[in-house]
Amino acid sequence: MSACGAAEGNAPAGSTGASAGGDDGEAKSITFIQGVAGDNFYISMQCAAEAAAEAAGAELDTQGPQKFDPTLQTPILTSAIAAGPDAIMIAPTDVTAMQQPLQQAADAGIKVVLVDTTVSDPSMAVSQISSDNVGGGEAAFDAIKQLAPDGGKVLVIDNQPGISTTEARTKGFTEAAAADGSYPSVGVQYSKNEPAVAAQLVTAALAKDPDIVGIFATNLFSAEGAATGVRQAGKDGEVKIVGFDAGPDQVEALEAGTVQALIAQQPGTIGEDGVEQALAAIDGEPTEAEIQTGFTIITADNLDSPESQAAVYKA
Ligand code: T6T
Repeated sequence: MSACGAAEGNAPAGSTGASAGGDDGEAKSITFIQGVAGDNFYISMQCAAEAAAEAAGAELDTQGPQKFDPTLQTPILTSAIAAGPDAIMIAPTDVTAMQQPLQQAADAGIKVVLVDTTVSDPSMAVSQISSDNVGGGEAAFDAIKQLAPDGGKVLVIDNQPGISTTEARTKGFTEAAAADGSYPSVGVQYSKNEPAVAAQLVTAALAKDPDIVGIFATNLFSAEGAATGVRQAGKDGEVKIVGFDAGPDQVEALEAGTVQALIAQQPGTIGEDGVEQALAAIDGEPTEAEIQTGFTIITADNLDSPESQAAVYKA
């Protein structure tokens, strides 16, 4: 069943979908492959993409690996290529490992749209749509600066190397911190998208450097774990956490005061734009090579504003 409550299509087992194309076999078909299943960011993207496809009379089905891992995403992509949709909209899980499988999709005549993440050479794609991730990392540093104005050590909890989005966020944050000079970095550590690993890394880092003043967690699961780690170290509120993404759990952490700022992306807009670009490519119309979407910075002070509420991801 779709996470979004949208109309169900003829989706294969293990996938969810929206279909509005009728049964004449002529509806345009798009397969959306998430970076990982069960992630509120990709669920929000899926729901908006399903609605956009349905409005356009196209079919969209969604699939995703159980972990953010190219060895799990590749077989999903390979079987999608075999099924032969008109377009594949995908968040590739690694800049290198997903290169060749994506090329195979394009070589098979399937229009490829990259959403959120990208690969080293995205020339096989008709369009790519993502947040301003470097800018988001810089905004995260500004938020830490406001929360800890006297300066001090900062830590980055990243997902894993090879992911275009989180690497760009880390770059934006690290370069802004280095340029400022008052926030020495104790380094970048990798959670492998596991909250438990992120929690452990944060607890160990705080034991080693008890004077850390701020932590930037580059995505939803890293932020979830960082909040747990700070809580376990008994430093709730004392060590400031700025996390990328705004799922319901992150908002709860913000309300509880464990996390001080969230950088919410616009996964719905990315999904809608992805469908629009895919449909244009299928119709042989021009596409936009790159589309950049914005973000909203949510804090406890502005959480109740309509803008912040609209930016919270779907459960
Ligand atoms: O932050 C998003 C996404 O932009 C990133 O590429 C991977 O992690 C998330 O899905 C959040 O978990």
